[in-house]
Amino acid sequence: MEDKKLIFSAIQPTGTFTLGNYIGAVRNWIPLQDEYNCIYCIADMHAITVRQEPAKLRQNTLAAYALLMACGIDPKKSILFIQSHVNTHALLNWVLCCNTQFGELSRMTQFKDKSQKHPDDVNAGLFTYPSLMAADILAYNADFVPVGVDQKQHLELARNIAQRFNQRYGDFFTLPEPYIMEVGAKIMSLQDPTKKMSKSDENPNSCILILDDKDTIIRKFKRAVTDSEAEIVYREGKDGINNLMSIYSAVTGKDYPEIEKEFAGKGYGDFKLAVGEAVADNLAPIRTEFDKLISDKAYLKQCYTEGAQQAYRYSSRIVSKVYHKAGFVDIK
Ligand code: ATP
Ligand code: LTN
Repeated sequence: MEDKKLIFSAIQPTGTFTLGNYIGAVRNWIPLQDEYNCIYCIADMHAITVRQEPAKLRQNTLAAYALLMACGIDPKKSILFIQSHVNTHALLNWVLCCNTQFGELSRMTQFKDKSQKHPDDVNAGLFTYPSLMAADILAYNADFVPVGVDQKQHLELARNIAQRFNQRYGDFFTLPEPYIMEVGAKIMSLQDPTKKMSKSDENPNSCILILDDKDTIIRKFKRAVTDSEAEIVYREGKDGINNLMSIYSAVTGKDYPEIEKEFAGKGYGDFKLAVGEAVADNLAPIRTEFDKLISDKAYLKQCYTEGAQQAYRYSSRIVSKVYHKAGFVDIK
């Protein structure tokens, strides 16, 4: 790889990506490919911290891979692979787990949210999720990790784990920095704008999926929850409108004062339609490209196989050194 800083990020194949995943994460990964060495992964091992139907998970994982390519991740520029294909992540995870405190994991808001959402399955994987995420990042000694704001806490924990390892065993890991875009950092649910838009939400009207067609997108925006006023301005207390404005701003590049001017004197109906159309136009080319890729399974397989080989080559060198530092007997 060229002598550039290294970016690592991942996304779970827990369903079709939402507009939140796209604006908050994936879209920002594309331009980074020209400036950095980029490694992107489909986190299928993280996905099983919540019950998944195996056949569906396989299908979602392949779709997620094709979708990242359709969004513009180029496997010739970046390493793009599936997490479970590269066993170094699980190997490193164990050592990191032994350097992660129970108290730290208990403070993670995602753990608290998800264990509340699935009270019948608060499994150990869900609890140690952040240490596997730290392993994903540290197995490559990544410099920057582009994620949405909801993942910032996990990233801070990854830095703490790295720091603790470095103190115990001697400086080794790079401390990864979050790379968070300001615009659209958190897209909220269309049905409850105080909650983040999430692909595992049971209410299909709460989120726009990247592969939704134009009519569906417009219908979902029409049903978006707003407030009882009629003014399109960005203001505290107007969560629904604020969310629509941030989405519109993210897809058109217009700032809030411009949007307020554009819709002065207009009603919520007009605004929702405009947001729906702008989003649909933005997503249409991705859908076309996705349809092409998902029907060419042989090409996809070639890409993810090569991606896994490259990722393994890179991370196995790092993980072997970690095993040595931890005091395990060298095998060769
Ligand atoms: P799940 O519902 O299964 O928890 P998710 O939709 O929250 O999934 P993840 O796979 O956890 O998505 O996240 C993938 C990336 O998308 C992360 O970088 C995350 O920060 C970002 N992201 C997720 N939801 C949003 C959102 N609503 N707004 C902005 N970014 C988001
Ligand atoms: N937990 C992340 C997905 C993820 C990730 C990572 C992100 C798994 N491993 C490593 C960045 C770096 C999420 O976005 N929900």
